[in-house]
Amino acid sequence: ARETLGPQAFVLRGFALDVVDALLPAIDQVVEASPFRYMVTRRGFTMSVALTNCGALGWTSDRRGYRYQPDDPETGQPWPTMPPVFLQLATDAAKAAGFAGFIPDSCLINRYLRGTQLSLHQDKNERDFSAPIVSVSLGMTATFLFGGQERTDKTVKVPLYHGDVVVWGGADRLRYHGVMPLKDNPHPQLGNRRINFTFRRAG
Ligand code: MD5
Ligand code: FE
Repeated sequence: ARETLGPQAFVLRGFALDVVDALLPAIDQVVEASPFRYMVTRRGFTMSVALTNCGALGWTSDRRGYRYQPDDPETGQPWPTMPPVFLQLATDAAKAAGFAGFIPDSCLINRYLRGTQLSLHQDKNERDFSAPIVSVSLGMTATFLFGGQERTDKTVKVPLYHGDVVVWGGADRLRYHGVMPLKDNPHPQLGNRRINFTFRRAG
């Protein structure tokens, strides 16, 4: 079941469900080496999303701004390598949405708890906007806000459930988006959290 959000944006409902049992231990392994942490924005606000990364490049933020870097600033070590099950899921999902040949070099793992939100923004720290972004949702349901090319364009609300995968590329790559404050509605397998991971070609 492929739902259309835009000319080149698709929701693949339940696409990750049959690999969840392999994804969870892989996430634990990443988090053991590079734990979830709360980063500070350039303006000095602490984000309500906790995050970590795996792959060659990881997204970071501090008072100097947003960027991708090869090392975890907390550990001083390279980010953990991308687990094969992650990479396979990302390339399969991209292909199903019409982006064959997508090879991500970065996976940002976001953790949402009750009340966590992500305000409207564009993803534009990547070097090349021709590659899509693949986003996997696990755990508690989130309400995703999908806007347009301008911050003031109207947004539509899209529920994202456990196992859903969304792929954005091409004309839809730079659309504004965000996540509404998460409601506390525990998930049978993941409990009071939502884990989202996004695969990108950053470098
Ligand atoms: C999330 N994360 O649910 C979302 C999913 C982020 C972020 O937004 O930056 O970590 S990724 C959503 C996304 C990516 C690229 C383009 C668009 C949405 N879009 O055009 O709507 O934690
Ligand atoms: Fe984003």
